[in-house]
Amino acid sequence: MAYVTETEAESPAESGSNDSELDARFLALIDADERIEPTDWMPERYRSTLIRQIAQHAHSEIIGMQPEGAWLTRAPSLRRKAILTAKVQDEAGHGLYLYGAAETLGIDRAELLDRLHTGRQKYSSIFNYPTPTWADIGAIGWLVDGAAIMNQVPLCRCSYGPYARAMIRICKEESFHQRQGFQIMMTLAEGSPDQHHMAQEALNRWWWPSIMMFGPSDAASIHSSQNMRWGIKRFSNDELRQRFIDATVPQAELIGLTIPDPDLKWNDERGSYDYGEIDWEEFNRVIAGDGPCNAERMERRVTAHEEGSWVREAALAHAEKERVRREEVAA
Ligand code: FAQ
Repeated sequence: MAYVTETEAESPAESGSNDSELDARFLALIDADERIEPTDWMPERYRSTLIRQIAQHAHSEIIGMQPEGAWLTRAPSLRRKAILTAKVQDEAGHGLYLYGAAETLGIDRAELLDRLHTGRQKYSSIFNYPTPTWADIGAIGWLVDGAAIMNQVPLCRCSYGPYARAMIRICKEESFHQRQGFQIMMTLAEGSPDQHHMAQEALNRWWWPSIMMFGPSDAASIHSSQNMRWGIKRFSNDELRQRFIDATVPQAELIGLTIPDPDLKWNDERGSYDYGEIDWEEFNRVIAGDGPCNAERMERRVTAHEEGSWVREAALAHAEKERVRREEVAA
């Protein structure tokens, strides 16, 4: 696919326009709720913020395979093992769609992975927490996938076409993931006192990191206002966090678990739950690389990448052989 690079598209000689006209046309498409496609002109900051966000999202999907992958050999039944294997494979697929969507912005996947491996790009804070029990797998599906859906359903209407389209399939799969996680938690919560306790402990571990997943408070969010203007974000971090809390509290009540927040209280006037103070120091520490599992996650990722180099080399050699064969046939 040939990309129209920004320099080409911006060139007055080619477009017969100057930047402000191009910018006005771009904003008119956004205001009309049309999609921006890879060959459309776009401001460089729109392109770079999308590369940043989509790449961070893709990295999160593939690093997110690790905490659950750790339980593939220890799932409590064959059925649970088969379901978990399918879920972890789905996350790899999500990474694939998202790296593909990022590549339509004119950046190479190898470059994105290099940025991840050298710490120049982030992945979600949530995947730096450990999974010491089977109940943690339930908590990830219920809370982490639940939070991911809340954040990602609006991204299906994101202004950038390839990202929006990738999100449609991803959200359908996340919805299955969320239900399987809730079902694990429900089974444990209704089981023996020890199983119930295990589920409660996992909820205690994952609740606060899950609500941090939505990102910093609106007051501290540096990208929000521009990204909302550009139709990348449809709702702010705090709005989505509140929706997640309002949707999840009744689910915890239904299965007899307690959200670990003494300040959680229904507010009749707002029609929402009030909740306690988020530990932003912890959030900042985790995204700066100092969470409980950051080093372990990165080491595993870099090792997996290095160990997979023969697959990439074999795929390239095969593609080259095919190219030569096609040329011979055409000649
Ligand atoms: N972790 O100004 P904002 C999943 C960074 S996928 C780490 O508010 P923005 C599926 C942010 O990058 C989970 N960093 O930024 C699954 C920025 O830093 P930068 C991933 C974070 O972009 C389930 C700075 O803080 N989902 O779970 C985090 O407007 C189970 C300032 O923040 C997505 O990526 C964080 N939590 O809003 C897989 C969804 N939050 O880049 C396996 C798409 C913020 O300037 C198992 N992304 N930061 O250095 C988004 O919607 C947005 O990027 C936000 C952040 C909402 C995450």
